Amino acid sequence: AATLARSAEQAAGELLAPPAPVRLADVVPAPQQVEPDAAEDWLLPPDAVIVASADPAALTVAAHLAELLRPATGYPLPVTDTTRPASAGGIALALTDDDSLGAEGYRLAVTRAGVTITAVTATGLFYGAQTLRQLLPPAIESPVPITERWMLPGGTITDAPRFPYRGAMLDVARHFFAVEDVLRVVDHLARYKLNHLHLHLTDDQGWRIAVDSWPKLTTVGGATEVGGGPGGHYTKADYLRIVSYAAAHHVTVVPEIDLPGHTNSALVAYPELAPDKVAPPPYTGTEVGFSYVDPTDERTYDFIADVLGEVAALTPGPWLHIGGDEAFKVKGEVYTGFVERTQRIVADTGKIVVGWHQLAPAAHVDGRVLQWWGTNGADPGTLEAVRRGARLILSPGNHAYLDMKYDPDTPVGHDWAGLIDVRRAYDWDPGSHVTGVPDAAVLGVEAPLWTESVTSLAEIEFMLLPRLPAIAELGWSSPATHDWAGFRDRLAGHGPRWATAGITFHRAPEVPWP
Ligand code: TNX
Repeated sequence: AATLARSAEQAAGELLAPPAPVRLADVVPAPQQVEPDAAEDWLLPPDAVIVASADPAALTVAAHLAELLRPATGYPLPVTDTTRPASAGGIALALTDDDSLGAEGYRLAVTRAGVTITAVTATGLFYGAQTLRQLLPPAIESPVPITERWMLPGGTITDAPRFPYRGAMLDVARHFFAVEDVLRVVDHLARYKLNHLHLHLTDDQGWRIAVDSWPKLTTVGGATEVGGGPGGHYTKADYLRIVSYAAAHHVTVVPEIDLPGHTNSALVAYPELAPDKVAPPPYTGTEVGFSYVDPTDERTYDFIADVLGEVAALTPGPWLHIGGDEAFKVKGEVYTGFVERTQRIVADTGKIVVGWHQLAPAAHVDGRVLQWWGTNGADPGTLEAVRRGARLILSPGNHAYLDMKYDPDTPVGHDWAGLIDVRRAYDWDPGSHVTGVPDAAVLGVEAPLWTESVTSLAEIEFMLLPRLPAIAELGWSSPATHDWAGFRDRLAGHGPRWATAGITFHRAPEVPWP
């Protein structure tokens, strides 16, 4: 009789239960295919188990998911592999050889029996886990246990990215940021399925990465920043910590050594690299285009080979970014000759050249990628470089630059490329943005944050959120899902998540925050 009474109570409870608070389609970036089924809503039970394929990378994702869900739920969420029988219902992370999902895709199915995430790679499972996190109520972001019905909306999501390169850039040269701050930025990338972190490691105001063969780059060149603060630099151990934390979040670090311009900090440390062999004064202002390493001195190329060699050796990802922007004093053939030689040095390290689109006139090298930061959507030189085989990362200054102000009252940031509110960050198409460049030549998108006026993690987050999710959606979601009104409404649900997690963001007036 007791059993009967309990099941009647249970049935009544199910009839009265409110629907899951988040809808299956309320995901950023928008998934490829969403098939809701309210009859399959599932309540995460306190004794849920996370089961993963018996594969180290899949188990690592399972452990990551458990760490995301434990603080707010207070549930133990033990992780086990499929070789051990799981008694309780729960969350399954299953590797499959169903190629139709692609290298980064996943399928997430919520039924009354639990959740199953299926993918070809651990990266796909990781993205499925990020989606799962967004389908739980916003209180899931709480760092301390909360009493909540941890209800998931029933149905199936099948998802895969549009572009393979989806990134953000952090300028750690104008202002230096501690390793912990960079790790928080990696967290924000991972949430929105961004898979590249470009670190702008060197500029006029500071050199931020240790190079054993040229030690004064950091001891002298790293001791300054915009506004006269103390600067700082990453030891090799610091950099490796960033790289491995990023890898654990399925993010590839792209290191940038900006050449031949933006090099005042290197010239202060090593005057032999300067065109007149005289050390310039340290620079803590915000002008650009005045400094350059001597392109006519062999010693400069020794320096470049040493620096790029050491940075490449520390970097597991395939890319090495050599800047190339705003070298106003190195012109014409001298500039292209310098770039071509530097590109060969990169190739010798085994890495692939990435550079700002000013590299375009230099000869093509295998795999070369140009990062477009123009504001007018057209450039014959870039188009010609694409014809010769270059691919593009799209970072149009007037849509993707996270250092532009949202509106005239934004307390930090610039406006040289215009004001960028959330709609402007969202309303463009990377596949057709640069006149004449076909979708197939676009590797992806990246949102750069320059930090002349950004001095703290809170200010970084304020400039990132909510624009970073807009750029993430352009990189991930199919153009068929592109819709400002829909994006705005989905994005609105993330405000309470950030607030609960203690993340700073801009309460953009065009987003209907709850
Ligand atoms: C231009 S964009 C730069 C940076 C500045 C930025 C400020 C680019 C490749 N170079 O040196 O920090 O503008 O918005």
